Amino acid sequence: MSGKIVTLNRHIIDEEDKYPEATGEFTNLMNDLCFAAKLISYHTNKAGLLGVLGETDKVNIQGEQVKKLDEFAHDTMVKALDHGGNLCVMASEEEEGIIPIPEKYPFGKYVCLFDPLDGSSNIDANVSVGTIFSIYKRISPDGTPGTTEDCLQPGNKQVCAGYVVYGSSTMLVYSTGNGVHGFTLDPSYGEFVLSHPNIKIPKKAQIYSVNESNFDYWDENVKKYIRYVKETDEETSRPLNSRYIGSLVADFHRNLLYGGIFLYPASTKSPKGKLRLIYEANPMAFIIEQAGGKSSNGRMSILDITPKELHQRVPLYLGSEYDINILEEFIDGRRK
Ligand code: AFP
Repeated sequence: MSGKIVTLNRHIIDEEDKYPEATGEFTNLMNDLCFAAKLISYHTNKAGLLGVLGETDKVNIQGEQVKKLDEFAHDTMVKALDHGGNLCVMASEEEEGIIPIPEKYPFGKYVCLFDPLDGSSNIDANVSVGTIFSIYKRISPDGTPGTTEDCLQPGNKQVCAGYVVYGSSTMLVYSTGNGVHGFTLDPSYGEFVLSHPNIKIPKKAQIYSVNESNFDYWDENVKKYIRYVKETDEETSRPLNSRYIGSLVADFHRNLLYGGIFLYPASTKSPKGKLRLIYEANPMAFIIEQAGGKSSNGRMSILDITPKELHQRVPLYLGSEYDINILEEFIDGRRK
């Protein structure tokens, strides 16, 4: 056997070693996150057998039916992260307000925002789902409970972002601002092992991913872009291939590896877009930019938007640099 075997734990420690002022708190937080990911992975794989498929009778604050696995994933994230002394506050797609750290536990210096199980409407059909997370340093005073303001920092202040995709294998992809690294879970010994070091998205997309059933509800300039990607032009390798799963993590992961553009535009049905800024768009934007791609709301980088509320929605475009540039030209009217 040649080369090194690098576990996620070893990778995180090596990353933290680059910062002499680091206290180990971040490594502990990532270990807790990694444990939560393994538990959620185990349960999503066993879902049919454990009788946890199907819906509960609850509706979450987005007005969507809450799945049993959504609840399980949310509870797992909270229970794995709330007592380690690394966090001062959390926020989740599944909870309307911020999630405080119980007073009996110490308050740490980090903030964690997450979508515990994205794409969950696909679960019953055995389609890939994922967990998305975003980590910030607190801005409120140390040693006190974290605040809503801690959760509403712009994406460019993230110290780490990542996702776990529960697919044909379980993969955790993360970045602390030093490139993007992917780890595959070996289920036999329960370790995430580095399988995709330093991921770079191809400069040019070969795939576009969008829910085209919304076409009639989009702005004319977005429609023009979609018509453009479907035209035949050998020089620019068009038409692009259409691939849409309807599970952001899975669509994003495929496009990151193969080169692609993911679009969820605003529409007359969802004038502010559908996807959520702080726990869906921002972490994915951080990763795509670290991988050499671009993020956009059509006019600016997602990472430069200052969130105003926890469950804020945003038009979302993520992908290869060349293609996001062209999309922005269509949106602002430079291309007709
Ligand atoms: P669910 O978690 O309710 O399945 O929503 C998934 C999601 O937020 C994201 O993962 C998808 O990209 C997007 O919604 C799909 O939305 P459409 O069904 O409107 O295309």
